[in-house]
This record gives sequence, C-alpha cells and structure tokens, in this order.
Amino acid sequence: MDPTADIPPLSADGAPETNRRSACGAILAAILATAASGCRTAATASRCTEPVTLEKSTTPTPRRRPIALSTWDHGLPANRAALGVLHADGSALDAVETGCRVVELECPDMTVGLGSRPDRDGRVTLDAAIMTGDGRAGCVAFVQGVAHPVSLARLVMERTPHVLLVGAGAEQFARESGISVTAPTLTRAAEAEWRAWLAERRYQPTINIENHDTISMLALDAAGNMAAASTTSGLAFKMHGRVGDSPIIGAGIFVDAPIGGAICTGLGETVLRTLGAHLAVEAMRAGATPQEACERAIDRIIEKNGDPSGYQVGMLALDFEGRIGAYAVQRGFTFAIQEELRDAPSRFS
Ligand code: SD4
Repeated sequence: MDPTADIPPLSADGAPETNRRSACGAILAAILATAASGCRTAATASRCTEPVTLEKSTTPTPRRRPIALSTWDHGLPANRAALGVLHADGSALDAVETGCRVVELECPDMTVGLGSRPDRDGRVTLDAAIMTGDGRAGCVAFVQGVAHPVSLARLVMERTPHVLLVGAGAEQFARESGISVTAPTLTRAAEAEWRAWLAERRYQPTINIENHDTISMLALDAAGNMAAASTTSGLAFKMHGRVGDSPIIGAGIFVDAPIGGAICTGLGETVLRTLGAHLAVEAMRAGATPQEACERAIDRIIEKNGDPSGYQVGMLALDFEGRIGAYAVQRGFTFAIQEELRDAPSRFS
C-alpha cells in the first residue's frame, strides 16, 4: 500500500472505524493519563486541583474529521490518546500535548522524557515545542528534571510573552508555575548504557538510522484548528548544552493556517541548518501537496548537508484538507496516522 495513501476509512459519523471501538477507552485513558501524570509531576497547581477540562474551539466552522499524525512506532499510543481528546471535541492543541505526554511518561526507546539516555556528562536534558496554526508558539530547551517538557512549552506559550526558555531559566519558570523539577537521576538502563559509552567515549554525533525516536505530532481538530508538538531528549551522549531541532520553531515543527503543518525527526543539526519544517510548509504555500512538500524539504536537507549515508531525517506534513505527506532520507522511518502504523518512502533504501 502507498504509505501516504488516504487515512483509514470513516464510519458514518466521521470517526474512523478502528477508533470507534476504542474511543471510549482512549478518551478515558487520555483524560486519566493527563490527570494522573499531571498531578504527580508537571501540571500546574490549578490543573492538579481542578477537573481536567479540554479546551474547545469557539470558531463556528463546520465540523470535520479529526486527524492525528505522529512520528515512529510510539506515534500509535500517542495518536490513540490524541484521538481520544479529538473525538471528545477537544482541541488540536490539547490533543498534541496529551499525545506527547503519553510518550514522555513511557518511552521504551529511552529517547523521550526523564527515562532517556543522558548526554556525555550523564545528564538527561530535554527539548520540547508546541505551536498552533494561528502562530502561537512555546518552546523549552536544555531542561532537566521536568517530566513533561511539552506542557512546560505550552505554559511558555500561554503565560509568558516569550517563545523559548532554556536551561535553568526554564526550570525556574517551571517551579514558579507549580511544576515539580526533580533532582538529576538516571534510570538503571540509561546509566548502564552511559557507562558502556564512557568506556569508549567516542563522540560521534550521528544518529542510528533505525532507532532514534523523538515524538513529533500534528493534529487537526473537528473545528478545523491545527497544532503541532515535539518532545525529545535529543541525541544520546551529546555534548552538555547541545540543543537539536525539536524545540526550534521552523526547524522541528511549524504550523501556519490556512496552509498546513510539518514536523521532523532525525539528526537535528541537519534540520537546523535548513529549517526543515518551515521549508515543507512554505512548499505547500507555493502549491505543493503535503507529499511533494516533504520530498522537496528532504531533498533540500540532503543537498545542504552533503553525504546522507550517516544520518536520518523523517518528515511528516498535513494540510487543512486533511491530506498527509511522509518522506525520509533513509528507509526505516515509521509513522502513525490515526491508529495505523506505516513505513514512509525514502530517498535512499
Ligand atoms: C534531535 N531531532 O535532537 C532530534 C532527535 C530525533 O528521533 O529526532 N530523534 O536532533
């Protein structure tokens, strides 16, 4: 099947058949996950004491089919949670935050959240961003001890006049917002890998082509609003202080209504040099389909970064008509559309 072929079939009311069976469970799971993990860790004080409410759009546009699109295999649980929000008439913004929080809490690949592999100094430092189609954006980079950087990024967007907070300043803002900032620690598995890496100390900032799993998400809600988010620990054993593309607007994520949105995963330096997500959205503005936009952006990334044999970049795009695009430098980039996992086409096999 064409990896970018139409999204899975709809039932009469517009909910995908696969989602109908699990919608109630997914809604409940998403709400419970948000409520439970929020109270334990990253939600604001008011969110902990108030019932979880899902932001609703007031725009009187016709209802349309909600869409969730995410990177890698863990895009599936992220999409399930996001679709739970969207099918309960929640906003795209709530959906991408909720989906990313699922992976921040549990990421077996150790590439998202506090359980991630550390930098070369043994510190887990996290990056995240969130953006809406009307141009609002919030990002955090190089933060430590924050369980849900995506929610902190959303607070930067909603409660500050800024777009990006980094390091100690972002952690201070978290504490001031009622989000707990825990002492640096490593999971047993992450520490074992770090110690094994220390034995060689080979600093080679390339990314394993098959196994690097930032979660980046795009969602379109029933009211026609689009949002994007990304959250990651970046490269394993990176230099202390290194920040990738994920928390940079225009690089890791970009959304612009009424054109569409794009999200990236892969070796951040290559995407930073080209502002990959922005490239794809601007290609759509010039008339490209989301698929053509992803292909053009990936080609440009390859053109600007030289020999592509040592890195991977995966890109996803979504327009306001609900069309999707997916493309990668190398084979092996999986993505989730609704509750279906697909393989993206790639420039090289
Ligand atoms: C980074 N782009 O920090 C991220 C890593 C990534 O899948 O996407 N991994 O460079």
